[in-house]
Amino acid sequence: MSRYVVSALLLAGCSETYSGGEDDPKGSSEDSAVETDADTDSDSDTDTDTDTDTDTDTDADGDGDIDADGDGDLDSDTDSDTDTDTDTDTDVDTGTASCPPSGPDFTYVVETLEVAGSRDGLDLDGDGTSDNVLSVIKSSLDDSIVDAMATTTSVIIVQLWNVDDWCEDPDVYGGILSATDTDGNVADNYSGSEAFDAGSAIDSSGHSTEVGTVVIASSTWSITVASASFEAGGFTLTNATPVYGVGTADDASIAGTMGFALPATLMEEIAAAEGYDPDLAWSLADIDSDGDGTYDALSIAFEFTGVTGSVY
Ligand SMILES: [Ca+2]
Ligand SMILES: [Ca+2]
Ligand SMILES: [Ca+2]
Ligand SMILES: [Ca+2]
Repeated sequence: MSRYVVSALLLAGCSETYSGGEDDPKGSSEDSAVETDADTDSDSDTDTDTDTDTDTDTDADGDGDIDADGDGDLDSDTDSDTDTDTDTDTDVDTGTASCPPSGPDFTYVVETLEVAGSRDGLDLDGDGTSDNVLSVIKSSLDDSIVDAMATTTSVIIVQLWNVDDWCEDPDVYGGILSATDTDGNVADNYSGSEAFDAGSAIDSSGHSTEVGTVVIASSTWSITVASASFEAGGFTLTNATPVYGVGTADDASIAGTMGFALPATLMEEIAAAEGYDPDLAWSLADIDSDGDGTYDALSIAFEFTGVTGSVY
């Protein structure tokens, strides 16, 4: 229905349903056969349009625009912005919600970490399927992680900075690093305000020296870090592919999945230490990280949650 038709219908109904108002009280002295207003149109008010209210448009409400709602803009919804969507925000876009953060920089300490399920990995080699071959040792690795995290002073830190909007922000940076809990009490590490010693893993501005690119779209962040090194299950994990991550975050918490490939040479060491046949590392290898036609790395993905903390 066009705006003209809406206005016309309202005008038609107005003469019968109008119940009076300060603008143009029906039955007042002005409503006589002889007009007392100064304009030259056919109605009884003082403006120059042909309707019976005192504003300058042709609809029956008291605002200055030509639509039929009561707000002052020209669109057909009832919020106060100038776009035509039906949301209640005040932006001028097409309705994408705005999620302003409390600040631009966020540091989280990983509180829970476990190997993702076999189908819940990330696509590391770009073939369209998720990669997480090490999910075959999920149960034993998860046990090692739980034991380690309960006692170790080494924590995993995830940072996101230059965050302007938790819903949509194409220009964010991030990093994944290890830091140390130095207060002798691992029980308070997830209080939301614990500080950790990141040593040389951060620069003078407090950000990870290994900088990843981050995009936030539809309230989901995704990160690519060319190089990252962190400890899990008592091992220092290095990556044969970039580290990829995806998840959600807000001012207080973060959750997501991180995926990367571990060099088969590293996995030989881990397999031996864990009592497995080192050759297992090569038989499981599923990623050709250097493109020479031979698998040389093993994909893995972790699901994690974290809470705010800080690094120094
Ligand atoms: Ca893949
Ligand atoms: Ca930004
Ligand atoms: Ca502590
Ligand atoms: Ca290779």
